[in-house]
This record gives sequence, C-alpha cells and structure tokens, in this order.
Amino acid sequence: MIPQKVRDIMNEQIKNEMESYYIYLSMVAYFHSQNLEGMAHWMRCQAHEEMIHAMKFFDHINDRGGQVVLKDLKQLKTGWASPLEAWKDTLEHEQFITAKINDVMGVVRESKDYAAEPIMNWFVNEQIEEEANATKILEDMKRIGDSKEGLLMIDRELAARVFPAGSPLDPVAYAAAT
Ligand code: OFO
Repeated sequence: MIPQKVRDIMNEQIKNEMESYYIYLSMVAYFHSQNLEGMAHWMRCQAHEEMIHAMKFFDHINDRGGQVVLKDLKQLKTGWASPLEAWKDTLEHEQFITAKINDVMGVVRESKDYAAEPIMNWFVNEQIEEEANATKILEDMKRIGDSKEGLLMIDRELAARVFPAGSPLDPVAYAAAT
C-alpha cells in the first residue's frame, strides 16, 4: 500500500507533468504560428514525453492501491515575444520540475517508501536529461542572436527528433490509426 503522503505528493506531480504537457503544447501552437516547423515538431515530441511522465505516476499510484485524483491545471501562457523567450521559459520550467521531483523524492525517503525509490531514481535521472536538452537549445539560440540563417539551422536540426511509436501527437501516427 502506498503511504498517504507519497500518494498525495505524487497526485500533485501528475498535475505538474500534465501542466508541462499543456505548456509545451501551447508552445507547439506558437512555433507553428511562426512557421518554425522543426521547433513545433520537437515540442510535440516533448509534450508526448510529459504525458508519459504523468502516466508513470498515475500507474504507480494505481498499482499500489492508491487513488489517483486529477487536479485543475493552471492558466496557460499562450504567446511569447520571440522563440528565444519560449526556450528560456522551457529551461525555467524544467528547473521548476526538477525541484518538484526532488520534493517527491524527499517525501519518499522520509516515509521510508522503498517501493517508490526506483521510479523516483528514474525521474531524477530524467530531469538531468530534460535540463541538458533545454540548456543546449537555449545556448544555441543565444549564440545565433538575430541571425535568420542561424534560426533556420536550429529549426532544421530540431525537426530530426523522433516521436515515440504511436504518439497521439504525431500526425502520421494518428492518421494511420483512424
Ligand atoms: Fe516531465 O520532465 Fe519535463 O517537465
């Protein structure tokens, strides 16, 4: 049985991961509006990953006899002054999520909930990758300054990210499934 404190903070973390999904989906819309199709594609893949993160917590609570309680998501930011600003927000958001994951790990350890340590170790490692990805793209964006050619290059590079198989956010996958 999952300890109540762990269940409660994991339910809160489902909300945080769903907000990540929703924020990144909002950025997908923004990048499409700027004709930055590579960035929009990269963010679609990222949004998909966030849904997976939420579901990992969802299933962990369920598998251990706890009840999942979905909470309201906060009002979204729907526009950015520039692509650079969107990437700054991405890194800041991932730093926020890292702090939240550390909070969950703290409660798991306080509760001596050893059954939850493997999944939390996975999330601690995942956040290293999440911050590293966002930092690299942000640094590239800063490096190109106002260069249109530079922006095009980064956009093309980000178009190469591969969707997880069968993603509902991958237009090719959902066209094939319906
Ligand atoms: Fe779920 O890692 Fe990003 O937010």
